[in-house]
Amino acid sequence: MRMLGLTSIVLAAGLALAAPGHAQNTTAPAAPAPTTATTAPAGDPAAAPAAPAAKPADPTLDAAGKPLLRAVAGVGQPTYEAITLQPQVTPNGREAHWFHNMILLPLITAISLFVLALLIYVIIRYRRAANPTPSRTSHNVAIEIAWTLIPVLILIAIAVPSIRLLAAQFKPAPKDAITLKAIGNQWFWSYEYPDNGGIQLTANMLKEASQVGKGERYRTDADGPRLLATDTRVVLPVGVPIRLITTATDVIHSWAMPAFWIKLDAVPGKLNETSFIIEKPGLYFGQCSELCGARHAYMPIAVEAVSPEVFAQWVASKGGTMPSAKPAAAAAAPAAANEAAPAATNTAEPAATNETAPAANAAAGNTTGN
Ligand SMILES: [Cu+2]
Repeated sequence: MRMLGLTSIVLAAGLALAAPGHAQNTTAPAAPAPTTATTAPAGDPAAAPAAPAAKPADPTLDAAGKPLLRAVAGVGQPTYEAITLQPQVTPNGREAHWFHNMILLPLITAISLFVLALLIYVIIRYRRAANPTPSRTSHNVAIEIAWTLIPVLILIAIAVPSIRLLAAQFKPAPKDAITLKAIGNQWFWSYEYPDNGGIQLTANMLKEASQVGKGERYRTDADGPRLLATDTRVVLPVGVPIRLITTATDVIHSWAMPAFWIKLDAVPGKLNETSFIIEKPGLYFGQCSELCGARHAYMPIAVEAVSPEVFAQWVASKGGTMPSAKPAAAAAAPAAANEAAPAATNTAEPAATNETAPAANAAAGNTTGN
């Protein structure tokens, strides 16, 4: 009895001492928001190694977690009742716009008017009343050569800039390009930045105020137009070559961004690639452009193009790295770099990804909560 009593007292004391510590361990990591990571490790040695130095704030968001860059009418989005292409902000887009405005449209208009004029002339001049005995001409060598040769010359004149543009659109990105991998899902886009420590994003369409529950985030005009605004924007640097890789998890989608002159199918089990350079900072909107199911119309794309410096800050805020910041790893295996790169990516990146993903999700949750 006496021994038992003593043991139970010791046990009780042990439990009493351990309980607050244990409680601290369980509540501490959950309570602080990821942005205030510095407060977490204060009295908790166990949490210290898990929480690295505080990540810099996301330069694209304000203190409340709302995007700083507002959508601007007429830039990177459709304009009501407009009939021409959106203003282009990539070299290929500018060339395509020029090709369309300066060559194709004038040519199509001239040919259509010429044919219409010929038809009207024939209808009036050779109607039965004006021309009772029709000509029996069956051959005219000069005219036959002309109507064969002139269309051929026109087609050649179109083919030269056309093939040049086609080739430019599939020119492989240079080595220093930033890679954006866009993955189509029914029905949202997810993104990876394999060159930047495997940052992962998920972008869903923002619903209208009338469609959301209390406290849920909804679209405002600052986010972008209806059906085009997303809860998470793709951030890309201006003036830097971007390598776009698309794929899909379920059915065929298409990553289309009119202001970039980009429309690239995202096919399950396949990687499609193209490259582009964004020339102007701004907010640009696109949509999935392959009929992919019931909610095909509700998987928009929003790209925020920022200066390379802001992009580097954004990458750091997501826990990623800039390719130039890790030359040691790349220099370690110079000979086998090309061979080893895919393997290294496969093994090393999920670890980094796992670490950043919950933080990003938590941040997104915060944004939604606010
Ligand atoms: Cu789709």
